[in-house]
Amino acid sequence: MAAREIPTKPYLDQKPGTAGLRKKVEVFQQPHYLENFLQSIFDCAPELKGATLVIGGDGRYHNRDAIRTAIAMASANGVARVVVGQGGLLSTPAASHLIRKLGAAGGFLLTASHNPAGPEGDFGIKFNIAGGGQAGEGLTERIHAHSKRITHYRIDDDADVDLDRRATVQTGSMRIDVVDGVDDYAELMQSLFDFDRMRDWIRQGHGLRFDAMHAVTGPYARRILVEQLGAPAASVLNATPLEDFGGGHPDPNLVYGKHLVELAFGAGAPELVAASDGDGDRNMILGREIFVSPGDSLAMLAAHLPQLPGYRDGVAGIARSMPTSRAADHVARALKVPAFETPTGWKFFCNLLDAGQATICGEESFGTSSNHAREKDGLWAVLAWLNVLAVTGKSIAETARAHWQRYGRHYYQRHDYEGLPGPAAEAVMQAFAGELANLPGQQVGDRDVTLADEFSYHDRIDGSIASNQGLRIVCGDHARIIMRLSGTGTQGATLRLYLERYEHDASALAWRPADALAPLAAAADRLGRIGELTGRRAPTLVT
Ligand code: VG1
Ligand code: CO
Repeated sequence: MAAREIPTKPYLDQKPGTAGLRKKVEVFQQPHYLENFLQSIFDCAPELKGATLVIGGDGRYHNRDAIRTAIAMASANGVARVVVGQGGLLSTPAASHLIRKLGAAGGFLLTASHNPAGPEGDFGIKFNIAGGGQAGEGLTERIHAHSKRITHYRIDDDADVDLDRRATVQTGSMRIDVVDGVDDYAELMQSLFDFDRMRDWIRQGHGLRFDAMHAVTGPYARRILVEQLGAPAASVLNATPLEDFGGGHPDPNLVYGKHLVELAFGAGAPELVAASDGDGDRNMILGREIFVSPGDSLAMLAAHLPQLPGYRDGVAGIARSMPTSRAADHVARALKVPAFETPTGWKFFCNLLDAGQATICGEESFGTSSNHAREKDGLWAVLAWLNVLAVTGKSIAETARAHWQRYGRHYYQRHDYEGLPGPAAEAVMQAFAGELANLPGQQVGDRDVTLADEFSYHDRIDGSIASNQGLRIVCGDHARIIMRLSGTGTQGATLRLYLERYEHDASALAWRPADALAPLAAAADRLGRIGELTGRRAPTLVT
């Protein structure tokens, strides 16, 4: 048809990070920038030819333009069918599910997650493969290498569609389905959870509040929580997706979700207060006067999972990223199932999920999900908690206290030093790394260091090895200090410091995390010379 070959010159900065390629919008708006990257994907993933491709994004600025380009390029590259969410919207977990359900060869997920949106904000793209998970390290590296020598891309300007109207249209040899992005996802949730009991729990007057932060989860939450579970409409806050996310920062944590913390700790607080991020894969869980840390949430959900309909067969294994607190490992031990430790980034869970070795996975960065998808899933975690509350009749605080009494408590914090000059961040990593060899046998924060190394991961399923995955100091079961550089930022470098301390004595279960972790924070600062090398007296973000 009208497919054209356009000559282009490579950009040399198209290296994806922890979760896809993320850059400032203005970078993506450079001539041929997006086209180059997409063509690199088409060239490195020939299985897309003649197959189905899912496309959708978190609704941020530039989403629609990018989707139209992607559709026009899909047609020119021989894709047989494109399935795109109405309005260009698909949450990350919904897109993952759609790829799986349709047997698609892959998907383009247009998102920079929780990073601010708008003309001055960020944009991003992830390529997910058949099965619904993010492209692995090998393919990602091939795409990046290809982008550095690309000379042409293919585009078919006739392949266009009205994104706002659900319909099937044929353009040339490609079929385009514009579908409701919520339908399939909502159906999946109904197959996993006990909607009747959840409805009863809400009808009994238990309150809940979910903040969609003007990002992609609004329509999902409205459909499931309000229309299907009968929660009052006011239960879903900021439910309309906006191109600039309302000027906000849809990163559900103690800082950007401070208003939710105040709600949960205030008078007349709802039973469950929750939020998700820009693309719907993160979650924050609060109960009356309690914040559930992501590591605890993973552990507590894992412990209750067999009580939920979709998981009656039990838990095959529990996986967490290395910096995530080891609370879930204790549950795995009690359930007599394996506990897996992977590098940061959801893609590392996918082989375990595909192999049926893990049922639930989690990251400290407010990510939790199960084998129902190959991405983390914010709303899934909220519904899982809702189902647990409805089944047990306990409050979140009671659930947490009972959990800590049985398993002990992992105090946990992440300290982020954002927007550092690259060399300063590298210097801290080097200083910290330089100390590691001497540490075993010495004490850190009153505890004996049992291991100090750089984490690398051997994937037993595909045999791959991922090295350089963070520096860690381990004091047996008692404590850990971990340091790594972020792979999702778009400005300068972000140093992440993760602190974990485990206590199981009944008298040590109700401390303030900041107090419990202060000695470890001081030790980390001393070992990495953070203050001295960055000039920062404190982290920019503590979650
Ligand atoms: C961060 C988190 C990581 C998460 C990733 C993508 O990566 O630490 O746990 O998987 O973001 O999440 P990094 O490299 O910046 O630490 V999302 O919701 O931003 O797609
Ligand atoms: Co996200």
